[in-house]
This record gives sequence, structure tokens and C-alpha cells, in this order.
Amino acid sequence: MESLAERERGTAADVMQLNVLAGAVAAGVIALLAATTTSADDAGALYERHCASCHGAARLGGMGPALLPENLGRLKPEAAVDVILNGRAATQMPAFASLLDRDQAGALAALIYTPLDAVPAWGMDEILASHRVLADQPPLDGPTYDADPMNLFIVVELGDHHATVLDGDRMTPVHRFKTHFALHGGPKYSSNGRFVYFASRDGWVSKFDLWNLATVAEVRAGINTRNLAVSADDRYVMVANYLPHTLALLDARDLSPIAVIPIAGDGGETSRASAVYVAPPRESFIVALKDIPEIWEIQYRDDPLPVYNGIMHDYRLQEGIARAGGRFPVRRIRLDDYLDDFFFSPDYSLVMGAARNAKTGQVVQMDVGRKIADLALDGMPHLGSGITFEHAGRQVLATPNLRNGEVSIIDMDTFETIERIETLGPGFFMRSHENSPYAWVDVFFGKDRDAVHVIDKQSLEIVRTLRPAPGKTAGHVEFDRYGRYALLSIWDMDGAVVVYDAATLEEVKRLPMVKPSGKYNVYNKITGSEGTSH
Ligand code: DHE
Repeated sequence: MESLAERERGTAADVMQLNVLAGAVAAGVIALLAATTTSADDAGALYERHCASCHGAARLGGMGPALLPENLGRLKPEAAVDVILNGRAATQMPAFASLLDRDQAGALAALIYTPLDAVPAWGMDEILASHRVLADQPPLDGPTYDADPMNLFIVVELGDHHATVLDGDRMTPVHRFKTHFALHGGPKYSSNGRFVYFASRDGWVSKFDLWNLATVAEVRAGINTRNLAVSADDRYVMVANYLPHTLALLDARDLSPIAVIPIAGDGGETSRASAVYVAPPRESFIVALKDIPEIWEIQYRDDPLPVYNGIMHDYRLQEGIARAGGRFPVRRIRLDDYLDDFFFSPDYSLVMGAARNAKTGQVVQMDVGRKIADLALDGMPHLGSGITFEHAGRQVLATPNLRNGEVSIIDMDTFETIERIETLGPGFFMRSHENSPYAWVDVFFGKDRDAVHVIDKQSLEIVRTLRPAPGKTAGHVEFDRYGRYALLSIWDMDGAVVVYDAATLEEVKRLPMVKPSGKYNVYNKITGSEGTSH
């Protein structure tokens, strides 16, 4: 185990590294300011015209992330100029080269690295003040309407910020309701499938009753939020924020806040959260940090275990948690690299992670709390959308890649990449089902973004390429509970959910929707189907 002296040396080195980084960023901003002839006022006007609608008038985030120096630590100012001019792969950030010259982009970059006079506080008081209970949760045995509660889908319609409840037997919409602005990440279900929890990019968390068709509570847990996870015992919701650098722990019954956990490293440096997930067999939440190379594990059981497999781990009672009676200790796992995105082995003992800018991925064994293998994953694997299935007698992980036109197939025992399936372009989402011989992957980017590949899970060959709406982005598949149908989104204001027969691959039905993004089947989610995300 690492000695205290070693740890202190590591801490001092980390702080020095951060200081060097801060110095380099400051030097980069000064260089940009010196190089640009666009005035600060003009930069402000450019920001208002081109950036404010997505990133917020006050740079606090909206559809796009908050643009503040404290959130840009991993992006050099010169790289920010490049992003402004050429766009950012795998995000909604478009290229502005046809509207802005390099000088204007430099001025905008200098603006976003300038600290705000004050970043608004969003702690316990603000969260409490935003909390609202909106409807009762009457005792019910099932839905108040005629549908199989296990085969319902939630479809998020990003175009006009609504969600549709879909009957997965009849493939007909049951109800449509307004959501908060820009939901992101998968909604999460309670263990019986009755309640669904949503997070929006601007920090709102809401709880919806699928049986009674009513939003029961909502709360603003952050200013700029990544995603949320719900404990397997239905007691807690954990929210991961980009701004402020916190995790917010909520009571799942009514979303009232329990604790605000600051995300801070040894030297007091703070970090955004990349994402939070629940690990049911471990009775814990697992959080990847974006700006500090650590994974945190936070147990939610009533009697947290300080020891796993005989190993005493590096725990800390963060401020905020201490206020929650010393429960929810944070276990810190130190890594060589950041994790932006990760995937769990089916028993949650392994975390397979990747950083957006890394050359390789890493496999972390959660019991021993350290990296045990590297993954040969270049480009930008989208592990959060990975799936597992059995191929030739072994369990494999299949993941799309946000930068390269390929799907990687990785042996879950040896962690070797056994196949790279070439696709027509980088993809975002991948799906399958236990009852289907096929895995579906979209081609979300580039000239073939209207195409979706269907891959045979045994031959690992693309057996069909579908183009349901030529010229329009097609993406994100989800199966119904039986694996009979595969539902695909046409990401357009005049879009649709296209229902395919999962065996014949023929179109069965087309349901008009407003830029539908993800869809989430109750049964597949609550049973942890290997073909879907969790
Ligand atoms: Fe997502 C899930 C991160 C951009 C649509 N996205 C997730 C998750 C993470 C993530 C960590 C898993 C959270 C969960 O389900 O609890 N997404 C990121 C990024 O880092 C990235 C690349 C940059 C960013 O802007 O944050 C990014 N994502 C996008 C988009 O541009 C998409 C296409 C449109 C949008 O909504 O902004 C998009 N992400 C989604 C969707 C899911 C998602 C639909 C849920 C997938 C699922 O099936 O579970």
C-alpha cells in the first residue's frame, strides 16, 4: 500500500503540476490577448451572437457546457480557438470558421478563459430553495391505463423538450409531457419501473410517475449537470455536476437534498464529475472525475464497509457528507489517467474506462482499487454506450468509436481487441438484446450519418445497412422487452421513431416525433439487459 510519505510526495507533485498547468493556461491566454486585435467589447458581442444560446448568456452552460476557466483546465487556449473554428467531434458544437476569422476566435477564447467576477453559488441552500413537490404518489398496483408496465418506453424528444410514454406492445404513444430544457443521459428507473428520474444539462432533476402519468417532484441540483444515478434500493439519487464541482445526493422519495459533496483533490484542487453510475452488487455509486485522475466509490448501504477483500481503502469523509451523519464515505481510487467515459463488467468488479484524449483505455479492478490492464482502444471509444454479448463461447464487449469509423470487440477475459469492424463513420450508440442475433450501431457523424449498421454477433460482420430517412441523422436503437422490435430515432425536428422487426429487419411502423434522441425500455433497464446501457 502507498505510504503516507509517498502519498504526500504525490500530492505535492500533483499540486506543482496544477500550478504549472495554470501558469501555462495563463500564458496561453496572454499570448491570445496579445495576438488578437478584436476588442473585449467586440468579443462580448460575438459571444452573445454565436455562443450564448447554447452556453448561456452568463457562460454558465445550457445545451453546451459552462465556459469558465475552472471548467477548461484540460483544454489549452490555442486548442479552444481550433474548437471554435472547426467544431468539436462528438458534441453539438458546430464549426464557426465560415462566420468568424482566427482573430475573432482568439478573442472569444480569451473571453472564456477570463474568470467571472463571481460564479453563482449552488449549495445546499440554493438546492433546497428550488425543491418542489408537485403531485402525490398514491399506492397503485400498476398503470392507471391499459398497458404492460414492463414493456413501456420513455422516448426523449430533444427538439421541443418533451418526453413520450410509449406502449411497447402496441407501439402507440400513451402520453406526452413537457420536460426541463435539454435532458441528457439516460433517464433512470426505480426498481419496479414505476418511477423515472431525469436530469437536464442545466441541473434540473425530476421524478415522473409512469403509472399515474404525473411529475411528482423536481429540484435543481446543479448549474451544469452531467447525469444522475439511482441506488438499487430506491432510496437515493446521486447527481454528477460540471458546475459547481459537486455531487448532490437526493432522497429518491421526493428529491429533497441530503448532502452536497464537494469534489476536491489532495491539494484542494477541484474537479468536474465525468459521470456517476450505480453498482448494485456493491451497493455503491461510482463516479469518474474529469479533472483529477481518480474514481470515487460512495457506498449507500447503512453500514458502509471500510474494507474490501481484506484491503483497507483510502477513505475520506468529505465536508457535506459529514453533515449527513458521517454516512456515504468516499473511497478514492487513484489512476494514471482521467476517465471521461466508462463501462462495467456484468458483476461490477471491473471498470473499463477511457479518456476522450487518451491513446489507450484502462481496466480498473474495483476490489483492489487499481489499474490491472490497458485496453488497446484508440480514437475516442464511447464505452458508455458499449454492450456485452457472447461470441464464440466468450464474453465480449463491443463499443462504438466517436472518432474512428469502427466498432471494437474486446475479449472480457484477456482485454484484447479481437476484432475491429469497419463502419461508414464514427458512431455514438450501440444496442442489442439477449434474444436477438444482431447488434445495431449508428453512424452518427459524417456524410453517412443517415446510416445504421446491423452486425451479426457471431460472424461479427455487417449484414445490413439501413437508411430509414436519407439525409437525416439516424441514431440510438433500443429493443422492446422481448427483443422482437428495434426502435431507431431520426434526429430531426420533423423526425420519427422507426420500429423495425428485429428478426427480418423490415420496417413495421413510423411514429412522428420531434428530434427524438434516446428511448429506454423499462424491462431492459430494470433487469440490466446486457444489450443496453445502465
Ligand atoms: Fe451524451 C449518455 C457524455 C454528447 C446524447 N452521454 C451519456 C452519458 C455520458 C455522456 C457520460 C451516460 C450518462 C447516463 O446515461 O447516465 N455526451 C457525453 C459527452 O461527454 C459528450 C460527447 C459531450 C457533451 O456534450 O457532453 C456527449 N450526448 C452528446 C450529444 O451531443 C448527444 C448526441 C445529444 C445530446 O443530448 O446532447 C448525446 N448521451 C446522449 C444520450 C445518452 C447519453 C441520448 C443516453 C444514452 C443511453 O442510451 O443510455
